[in-house]
Amino acid sequence: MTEEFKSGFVALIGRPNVGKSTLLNYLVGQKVAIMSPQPQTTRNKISGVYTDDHEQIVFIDTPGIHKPKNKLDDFMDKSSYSALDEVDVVLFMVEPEKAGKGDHYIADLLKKIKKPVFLVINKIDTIHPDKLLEIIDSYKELGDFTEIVPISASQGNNVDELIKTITKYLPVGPQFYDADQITDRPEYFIVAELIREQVLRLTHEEVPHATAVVVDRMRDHENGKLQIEATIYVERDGQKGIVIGKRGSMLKQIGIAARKEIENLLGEKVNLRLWVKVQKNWRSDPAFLKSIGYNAKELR
Ligand SMILES: Nc1nc2c(ncn2[C@@H]2O[C@H](COP(=O)(O)OP(=O)(O)OP(=O)(O)O)[C@@H](O)[C@H]2O)c(=O)[nH]1
Ligand SMILES: [Mg+2]
Repeated sequence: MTEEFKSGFVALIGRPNVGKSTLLNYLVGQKVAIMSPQPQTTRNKISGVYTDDHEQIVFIDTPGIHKPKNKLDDFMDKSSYSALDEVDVVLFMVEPEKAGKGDHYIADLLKKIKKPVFLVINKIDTIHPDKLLEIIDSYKELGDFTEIVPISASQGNNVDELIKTITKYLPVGPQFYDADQITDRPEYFIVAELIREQVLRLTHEEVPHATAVVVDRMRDHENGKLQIEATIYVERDGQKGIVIGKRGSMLKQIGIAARKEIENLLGEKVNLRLWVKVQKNWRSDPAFLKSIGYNAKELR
């Protein structure tokens, strides 16, 4: 008897910073979602496609669910909730510590979902193995999870086991994407995100959260290099000063680091030009949010 091909969709849900994007990137073997030690790094749903001989799993990375403070936060939470409707399995990712308030909130939300929900305890490389049982017990109070899988997304520990376990719950189905397609997001989206990732890495306090990046041009080649122009939006003049830095030093650093990442992604040489603009309180401005792709109405 030949084994039938399986396929399905899996959502990565959890508090900010638990390692959802790190797991997505590990699964597809390339950086399609940016990662950072700052909470609220991911702002949109991003799919990552895992394909092997037996199955195709489309993982959907989502923004960390948190208390909304502005319209951007609303959009981020709505994006995460909307992913729950689209999938066959939900991975509820948590830190390797006792359940916190944010976890309780998400667990209550997931109780309403009539689908397999796995508790995925990430970052187990940071704890002593003896601690694991205690942590698992603390989460058992939060609900009945279909499976409980401890992993390390950054080191890949037990990720194979996670995939095997997911497969048990997937229906027989077609291959939705070519085996070499790893995301549904267009290249210009990932390019903008790679620039934002460097802003997250190199600036602090309120600047990372107040930053948005838009790619304005990415098509023409000059001297064999792809020409990319992008705008970094911030909310206030002071933030603009920080992103530009003394005699442009910060913007230069952001540009050099982002260019390397972009060249890595695209596999070609790039000439990256960056602008910084102030868009007052853009995180509360529905028209601007829509114009840069944070549009709640477009969420499925
Ligand atoms: N030690 C350790 N660190 C990890 C692991 N997975 C992720 N991290 C770190 O945790 C931080 C957050 O990772 P992200 O993947 O950006 O987390 P996220 O859940 O996508 O965060 P948001 O997009 O803000 O919701 C980063 O500094 C990662 O390097 C892990 O398995 N072990
Ligand atoms: Mg993320």
